[in-house]
Amino acid sequence: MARILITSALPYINGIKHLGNLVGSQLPSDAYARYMRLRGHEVMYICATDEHGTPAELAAAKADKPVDEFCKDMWQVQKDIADGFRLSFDYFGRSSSQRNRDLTQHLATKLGEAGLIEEVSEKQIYSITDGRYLPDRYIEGTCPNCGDDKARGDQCENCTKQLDPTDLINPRSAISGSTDLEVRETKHLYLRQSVMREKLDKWIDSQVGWPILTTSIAKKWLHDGDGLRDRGITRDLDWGVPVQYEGAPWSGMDGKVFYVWFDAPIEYIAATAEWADANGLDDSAWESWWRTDKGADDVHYVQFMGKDNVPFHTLGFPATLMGSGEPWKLVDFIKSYNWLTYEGGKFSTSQGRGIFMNQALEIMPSDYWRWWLLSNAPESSDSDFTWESFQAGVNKDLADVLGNFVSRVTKFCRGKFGEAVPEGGTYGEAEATVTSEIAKRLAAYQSHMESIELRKATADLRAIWVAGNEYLQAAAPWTVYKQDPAAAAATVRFALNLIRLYGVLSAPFIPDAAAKILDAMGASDAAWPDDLDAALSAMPIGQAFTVPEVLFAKISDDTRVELEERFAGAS
Ligand code: B3M
Ligand code: ZN
Repeated sequence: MARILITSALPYINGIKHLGNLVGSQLPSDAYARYMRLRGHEVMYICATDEHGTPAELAAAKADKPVDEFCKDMWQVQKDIADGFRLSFDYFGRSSSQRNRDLTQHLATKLGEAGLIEEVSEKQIYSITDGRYLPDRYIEGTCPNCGDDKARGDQCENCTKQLDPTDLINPRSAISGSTDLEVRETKHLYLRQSVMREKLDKWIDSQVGWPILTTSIAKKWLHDGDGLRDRGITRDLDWGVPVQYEGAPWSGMDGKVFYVWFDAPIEYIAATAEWADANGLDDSAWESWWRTDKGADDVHYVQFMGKDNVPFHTLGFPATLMGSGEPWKLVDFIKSYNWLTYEGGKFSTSQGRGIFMNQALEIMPSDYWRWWLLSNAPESSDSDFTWESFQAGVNKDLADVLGNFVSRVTKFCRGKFGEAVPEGGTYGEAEATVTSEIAKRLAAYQSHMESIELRKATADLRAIWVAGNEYLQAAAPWTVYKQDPAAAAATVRFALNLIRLYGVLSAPFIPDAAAKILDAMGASDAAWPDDLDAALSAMPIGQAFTVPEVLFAKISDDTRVELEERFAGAS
């Protein structure tokens, strides 16, 4: 039994996430966590909301709420949606927690003591009307390069030129539109990542079997152009972890907070501490996952994220942990995802294009989404959501293959033999053949789960369902029954055991349907089939079962068309 620590990238608090966000971190990490638990490992699965930064402040202002209240409410919204998708976090924390504040300040202190933090004086734009400094991307103006009048202080989207806010002609605040701006001199803390470059480089080189997507992004940032630059880790904002605290190794930093990307990954640790607090455990409980001097040396730590988050996890966060000089557990495997597109284009929050997590749950049960998203996960390249593909995935894989198998077998048995595993007949060639086919597919399924190639694992699982269907089709108990009821009984007995097996194997991907199946089969445990033959005789003669209600309802063409139109967005 291993100890496996799993974290999902933290959804940002400013709004409800779309399906692309879900499939890039929370959903695959959940399937992996569920699988590892089923295999008997000790799992700690952590997520949280990422609550600090300007976008949170702006979203709160738009919602006309104080930012702390906005975050509290939005945390609950996100938590309810996560529950709706059956995300099985051991804890869903908040990066604005006291734990994270303490830990962030503690690590900053350690970095300061190690000489890894530098005070840098900067010129920054202050908006007198808004009463605040403006981050680069909240300054708009005319592009000096192409003349577009909606260029942002960091970049012109029209001609893609990288800009400094002071390059803009007629700059204005993107928040209020005010042009009453001035340049002020202000002091910030920089994390001296550049001096850690070699160490990080070696650390990344020493990782075996990381996805190319992960290492290529990390390497690019380490070696390209200005490479690993020192990064400002403080901002002039009210909402965040204060930089000036008791015992801070610097002064004159009042009114500043840490940059959201500095404290967000620290929340992985802090959320585990929140978990311990919530369960009345002492510090040793969470430290055994995170401190190699306190038991975490035997932990296997896996992170899940979209590819845009890779630099912060391969460089920024490890720099923080290594630089602290303390024995923190570093990640062992980073699983990163490409993009999910929507009907050939981007998901767009502002244009209402694509499907958001709350809407998805209003339309269809979570298993449908889980199945489609994971069986089409953007694992080796981007993938595209279309309603047609979604309809096909649900109707074919779930309804025709799995659902139909369960319903045919249980209804036939009820009709001919009653609601208990029937006796009579013996197993022969056909049962042996399908068992060995399933054994082969099961080995592939397990190995793809181990290597976190979930899309391939879903194909293996589907093949296991298909094998049962083919067996049933060939054995045709409904025909055989007329001449040889005992032989038909043996087929049904075997098929009922297959159903139970499917309940176990499907649980990481479609937990609700899996639970219904196991419940209908009267399964008292859902132990993993380490011994396949034993698992296929787990339901003995006479064991009662019930016919489950319809597991998956098909999506009609009319419904599909209606949904296509509804989510096309206002364009
Ligand atoms: N909040 C993801 C995002 O909103 C970001 C992840 C943080 S993980 C520590 O892009
Ligand atoms: Zn331009």
